[in-house]
Formats: sequence, C-alpha cells, structure tokens
Amino acid sequence: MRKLKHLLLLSATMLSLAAASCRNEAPVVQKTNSQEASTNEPSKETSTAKRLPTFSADSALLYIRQQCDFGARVPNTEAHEKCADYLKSKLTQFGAEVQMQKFEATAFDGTKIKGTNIIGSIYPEKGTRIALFSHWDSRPFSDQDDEKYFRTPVMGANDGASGVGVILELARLMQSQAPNVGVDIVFLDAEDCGNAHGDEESWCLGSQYWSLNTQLPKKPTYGILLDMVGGDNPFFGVDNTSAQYALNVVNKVWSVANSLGYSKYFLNRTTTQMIDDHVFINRDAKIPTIDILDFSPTRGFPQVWHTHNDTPENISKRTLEMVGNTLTNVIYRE
Ligand code: AHN
Ligand code: ZN
Repeated sequence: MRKLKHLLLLSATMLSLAAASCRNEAPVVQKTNSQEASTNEPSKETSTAKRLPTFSADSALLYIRQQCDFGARVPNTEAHEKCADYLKSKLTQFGAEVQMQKFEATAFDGTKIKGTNIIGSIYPEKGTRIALFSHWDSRPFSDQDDEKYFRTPVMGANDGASGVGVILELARLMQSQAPNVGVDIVFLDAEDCGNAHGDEESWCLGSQYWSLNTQLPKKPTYGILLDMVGGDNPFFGVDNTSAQYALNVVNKVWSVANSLGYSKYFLNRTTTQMIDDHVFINRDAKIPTIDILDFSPTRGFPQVWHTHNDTPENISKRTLEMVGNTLTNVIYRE
C-alpha cells in the first residue's frame, strides 16, 4: 500500500532479452575478512584466458560503513562535506583523476543546496569508456516511516552508500588489474531531496546539473546507475527508461547476471516509469544508461526505504557480491 502510491504502475510484462544462458555457475569465491581486501596477486595462469579480479563484498561493506560513519550525508551538513572529502580521497587512492563539480540548486521547499558531483576517471587515456553512476547524498527526511521520524534524515546505507560502496570496490580492482576499457565514475549529489508528492524535477538535482554540464573528454559508450543495491532478496527489474534508451545494455548486464546464476534476482521483467538519475542522464547527457534498482511491482521499494532502518546492519553482503560480480564480469568482458 505505502510506497506505491506515487508511482505509475504498469503491468509487468516479459521482455525478450537476448539469449540469456542459465548455467548457474558458482560465483567467484570471496574472502571472508571484514577488512578492505588486499591487492589481488597478479594471475599466475599461463593460459590466454584472462582471470577476473575478485570482487570483495567485505571491502564494499567497509566503504558503506565508512560513509555512514560520517552520519547522514544531507546536503549543507558537516557529514556531507566530510564524506565528499572521503570520496575524493578514495578515488584518488585508487588512481582515478578526480574532479569536484560544484553546483547550486534550490530544493522544492526553497532550501538553497550547495552540491558536489564527484567524478573519477580511471585510465583516462583509454579511448573506449563506460560510466558508472550512483548518488551519494542521503534524504533529509524519513517520510516513509512513522510520523515521529519524518524529520529524521535517512542514513542511506542502502539508499546512497551501497551503490557508492560497490563502485569504490570496482575502482580498487581496476587499479590492480586494468580492464580494456576506461571507466568514468560519477557520484551524483542531491538525488534524494525530492518531493514525494510533487514534480519529478525536484529529484536528482546533481544529475540534472551534471547531464547539462558534463566535462568528460570522451563520451562513455554506455552507463550503469546503481541505486539501492544492498538490500536482502532484491528485485532488479527493468524500468521503462532503461528499456527505452538502453535495451542493449540491459540485455548485456542481465545475461551476465544470468550466466552467474542470479536470474532469481535479475528479472527479465519491466517494472514501471521510475524517476531516477538515469532519466536525466539519458535525456540530457545522451549516454544510454540503465538503472540497477531494487523495486518490485508487488512490494515496491525495499522495506527500509526512506526510514530510520536504512542502516549498515540491514545491508546484505550476498546482494553486494551479486551486483559486484555481475559488474566485474561486464567490465572485464569489454
Ligand atoms: C522516487 O521515489 C520518485 N524515485 C525513486 C528514486 C529514488 C529515491 N532512489 C532513491 N531514492
Ligand atoms: Zn531515496
């Protein structure tokens, strides 16, 4: 009942996705320590088959905790400012060329927001590029919670930090082993200060700005947006915008997920018209971009969405690993 009211729900229809195989291969074995994984040893294999680096869900979870340790990353707060510095230093540590794109915007309630999109280019000299996006801000209010929490900011372990955590772990892997393509990482600000009962332009203020003011030297071939990729038992379906602008990218990513045995969670189903950063990226930056977003046509967004329960304790390492393994395979198969 809740959560669905402002969404235009369409019937979930089957998509004819390109020959997704169902080999049910076991995912790559993961390290179990709770620290940042150490740099991968270079492959000792002599065969021509390139080994993939191992995505560590523990590292990704550590990066999620580190973001949440600053507090809710609501624009115009100290936690937000400190986290911006943290993200800049992590990207720099992983060898990216970093730009801090500052912008000003007005939220729907009149608040003037000072925002920063954080852009890290990995292997900037490489000509063929893909882009990875996630928003890094937290929502200023828990308006899907009991009334007493309405004025409490959302911690955003899943809604914000999870996508950033997965992408930071991918950046770490790419430093230790270069893929064939270059990767532009874009951490978008002020996605989540929108009006749940208002117009769509009140959301995604950072991506609206970035999409009209991109400063990348080379346009990425396609983009992948991660939004809420750390919930238990996720439903990753295909929203209308992803299907409309980037169906070939959907097919590529969903068939990789299938080949890794994740077809129970990456579903070949269209969901709904979703307002998210990729709407503006597709429309204005014109980079074909999909959204990997946990939204089920029956249960809506995850239980903890826009509540005080969106904390690191409720993050599923299994889900981080599933998304991380899928993206590692996508990137290194390019
Ligand atoms: C709306 O709720 C309008 N869009 C979903 C986008 C979102 C919010 N992602 C995270 N928080
Ligand atoms: Zn949100």
